[in-house]
Amino acid sequence: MKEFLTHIKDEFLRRTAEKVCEGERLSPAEGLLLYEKASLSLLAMLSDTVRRRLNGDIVFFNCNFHIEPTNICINNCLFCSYRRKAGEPGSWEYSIDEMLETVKKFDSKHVTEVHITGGVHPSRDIIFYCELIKRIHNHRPGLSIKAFSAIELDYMFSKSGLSIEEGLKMLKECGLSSIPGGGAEIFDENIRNKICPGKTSSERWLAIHETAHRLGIPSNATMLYGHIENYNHRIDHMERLRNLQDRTGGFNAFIPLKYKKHNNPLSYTGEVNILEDLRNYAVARIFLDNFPHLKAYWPMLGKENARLSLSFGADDLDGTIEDTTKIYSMAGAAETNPSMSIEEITGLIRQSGYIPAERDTFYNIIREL
Ligand code: V47
Repeated sequence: MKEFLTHIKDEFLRRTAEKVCEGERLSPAEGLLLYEKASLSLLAMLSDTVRRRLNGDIVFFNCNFHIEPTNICINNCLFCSYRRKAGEPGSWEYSIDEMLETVKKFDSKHVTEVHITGGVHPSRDIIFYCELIKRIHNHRPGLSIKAFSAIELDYMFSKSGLSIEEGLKMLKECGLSSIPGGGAEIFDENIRNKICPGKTSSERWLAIHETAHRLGIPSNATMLYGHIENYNHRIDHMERLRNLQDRTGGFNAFIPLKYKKHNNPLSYTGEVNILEDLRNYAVARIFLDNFPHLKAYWPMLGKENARLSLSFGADDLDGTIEDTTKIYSMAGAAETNPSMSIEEITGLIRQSGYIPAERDTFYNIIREL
């Protein structure tokens, strides 16, 4: 590795690469330099160094399924292919009984987590969602409930006149165990205002996660990239997350989400290619030195590209999913019916030279396979 670094002509880039090898934190300017000037081969080496330092040879996955309670949403995000108005063709709003039926379909299956997220329904409040969580928890207490993006939480708390802390405490008492990373999009206020005007602010997104961490509820963070943002915006996004993580340590995983262009008003931007995806995984792995895990969300990337991402810092493939999510297939994602058996997911990890480990929501290893 040292030998390889001596061939880097740009002195600033060489020094930056040396810092990564020595385990030193990068400044935003150094992160930007990696995006702009580092070759993919250098990024592969540096990000793999960081991922091995944090996670050795392990690649995690979990056994999970999704529930998307509704696609009716008060927001009108330009990147969204999924949102419908109430009563519009293609809209859905599952009752609590219907969602419990979905949970029951997994009664005889090995799953450890249900991931619940969807649109911000105008008339559903915290009482509805507490009831949903409570009934799932009572039905299967061992199932971890990862539910509601900060955007859904913001609306249900405001609608019920609750502070963030009060609302989160209520949900936790009903059985909520963690919070997914959705709704972060891009924190830069100017870009955010263009791609999702009127949506929960970046400041409030961060405040909800910070409060959750303080209450012992871990969470994830996403970044929607590859539309009208530039590298500065991505670094700014990750820096805000890194600062919060320094204060709380409550984030488990960072999940870059590549913008998919089908059936939404932002499609004129096109989509970035796989090389850009790999560059982005690598810089994220290197820059977010205090995030324990980097998740390659395979339904979005496709199985082959998810496999490639493992050589660019990713150590988590999310889960078996069981064909229960529509948010990406409606936007033209690689996988139209996302589902992977345990054999398939572990085979994919092994063929890439890593050791597969089934994890729970909190990244405790359930079994190495
Ligand atoms: O916030 C919506 C994204 C997110 C598109 O925490 C799109 O484990 C690309 O947050 N192209 C919601 N992305 C999903 C999410 C998530 C996914 C997987 C795992 C976890 C986790 C969280 O989906 C939204 C938005 O950024 N999204 N539309 C689109 N056209």
